[in-house]
Amino acid sequence: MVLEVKKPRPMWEILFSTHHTDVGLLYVYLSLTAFIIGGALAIAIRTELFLPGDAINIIPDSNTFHRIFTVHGTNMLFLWLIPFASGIGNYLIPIMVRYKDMAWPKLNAVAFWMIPVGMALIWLGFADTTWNAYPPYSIIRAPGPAAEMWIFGLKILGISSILGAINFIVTILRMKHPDLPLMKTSLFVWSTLVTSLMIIVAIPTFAAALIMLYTDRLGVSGFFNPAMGGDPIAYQHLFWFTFHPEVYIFLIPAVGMMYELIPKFSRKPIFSYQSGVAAFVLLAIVGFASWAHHMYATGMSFTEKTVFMVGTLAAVPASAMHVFNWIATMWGGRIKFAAPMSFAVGGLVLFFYAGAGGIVNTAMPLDFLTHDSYWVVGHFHLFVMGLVTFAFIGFIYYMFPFITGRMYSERAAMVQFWLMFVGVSMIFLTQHVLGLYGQPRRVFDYVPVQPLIIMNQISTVGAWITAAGAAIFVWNLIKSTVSGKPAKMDDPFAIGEQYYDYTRREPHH
Ligand code: HEM
Ligand SMILES: [Cu+2]
Repeated sequence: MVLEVKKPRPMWEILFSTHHTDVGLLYVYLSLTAFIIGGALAIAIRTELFLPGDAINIIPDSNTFHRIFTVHGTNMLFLWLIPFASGIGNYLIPIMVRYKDMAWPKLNAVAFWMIPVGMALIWLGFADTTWNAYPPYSIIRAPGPAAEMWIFGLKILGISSILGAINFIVTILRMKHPDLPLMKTSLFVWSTLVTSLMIIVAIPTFAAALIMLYTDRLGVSGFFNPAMGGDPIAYQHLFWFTFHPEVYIFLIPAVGMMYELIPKFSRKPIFSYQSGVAAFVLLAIVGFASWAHHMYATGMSFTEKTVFMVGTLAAVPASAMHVFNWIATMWGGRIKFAAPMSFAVGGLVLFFYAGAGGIVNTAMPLDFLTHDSYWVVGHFHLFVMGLVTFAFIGFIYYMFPFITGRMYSERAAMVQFWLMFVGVSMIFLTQHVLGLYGQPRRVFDYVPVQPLIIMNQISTVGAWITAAGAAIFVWNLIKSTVSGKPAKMDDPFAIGEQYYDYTRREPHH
C-alpha cells in the first residue's frame, strides 16, 4: 500500500485485485467500517439506559432495542474482530513466511467478497434473535425474513472463515520458505496458524446447527422444537461447542499482535518464544473442553458441571503464560510508550480484569449469581473491547507508517488512548457491579432505584468518552493518510528494530 498511496491506482484495480496486501487492506477497511457503525448502535443502547423509564427515547420500544443489540453483537464479533484479524493476516503472513502471496490468491479474494454479502444480510435483516439465536424463540417467534437473513448471513460468514483458514494453513505450512523453520517464524504466524486450525474444527458444528434452525423455522423439522419432540438445550450445546472455542478465535490473533508489539517497543527479545508457542497450542486444545460453562443453569448434572468447570480452569494457565511472557519481556526493557505500546499495555491490564471475572463465572456456584446478568456483558466486553480491540488499534498505529508512508499524530493517538482506557474501564467494570445488584442483561429498562441508576449512568458516560476516543481515531487515520508527515521508513518509531520488509511487493498476478 505504500506504493498505492505514493502512486495512486484506480479503485477498480484494488477492488478486483487478488494480491494479498490489497485483499488484506480491503478486509481492514471493511472491518473498521463495521467497528464504527457497530459502535454507533452501542452508543444508542447506552444512551437509552442513561435513565430508567421513558425519560430518554432514543430507541422507541423494546423490540427495536432487541434488534439493535442483536445487530450490534453480531456485527462486532463477525464483521469487526474476525475480518480485521484476517486482514492483518493476509497482509503479513506471506511476508512473514517469505512467499509471494497467499497459497490460493483467487480463493482468498472470494473469501473476502463473501463478507460484504453476509454483512448486507445481517444489516438489512436487522434480526432480533440475539447473537445466540437460542430456540425456541428463534424458531417459533422471531419474525422473518430478518431471522432467515441472520441465519444465512452467518452461514456465509462461516464459509468465508473456513476458506480463509484453509488458505492460511496451506500458506504457512506448505508455502513457507524452506530456509525458515516453523519454530523461527513470528509468534503472529503461530497465532494465525492456531486460529485457523480452531476455525476448521469449531465452525462446522454451528454451520450444522444453523441449517437445523432454518428447517425448524420452516416447520419441516423439530430438532429444537419441544412441541415436536425436539430439545432446545441441544442447540445450546451445538452453539457453544463452536462459540467457546470461537472466543479464543477472537482472542488469539490479538495475542499474536501483542507478541509483535511488546518486544519491539521494549527493545528486548521475547522472554520465551517456546512458551508462547506452547501456550497457543494449549489454549487451542483446552478451548474445546469448556463449552458447557455457558450452560450451568440449564439443569446439567453435578458431574457434568464439574467436568466443564475443570475444563475451563485448564485454560487459565495458558492465558497466564502469555501475560507472564509479556511482563517478563517488558521487565528491564527500554520501553517506548508510543501509541502502539500504550494500547498493548492498556489491553494487558483490561485482559487481567477480564480473566479474573472469567474465573468467577467458571466457579459454578458463583456463576449462578452472575449468569445472564449484566456481569456477563462486562466480562466478555473486557476481552473483546478491552484486550482484543486495544491490541487491534495498537497494531493499526504500528502498521500505519508502513502502509501509508506517513506518520499518524502521536499526540492525538495518546489522547485517544487515555479516553478509551478510562471510558472502557468505566463502562465494563461498572457493569460487573450492576450484575451483582441484579440487573439482567438485554433489558430495555430497569427498576428506578439506586444504585442501579447511578451505575448505569457511569457506564453510559464511559461509553460517550470511549466514543470521543473513537472519533479522534477515525479523524487521525483519515487526516494522517492524507497529510501526515512522511515517515522515516527504515525505523518510523525510532526503536532500532529490524522490521519485516512490509513494503515489499511481488508483481501482480
Ligand atoms: C480466562 C479466560 C476465560 C474464562 C475463565 C471465561 C469464563 C466464562 C464463563 C464461565 C462464562 C459464562 C458466564 C455465564 O453466562 O454465566 C463466560 C461468558 C462469556 N465469555 Fe468468557 N471466559 C474467559 C475468556 C473469554 C474470552 C477470551 C472471551 C472472548 C474473547 C470470552 C467471551 C465470553 C463471552 C462472549 C461470554 C458470554 C456468553 C453469553 O452470551 O452468555 N471469555 N466466560
Ligand atoms: Cu466460554
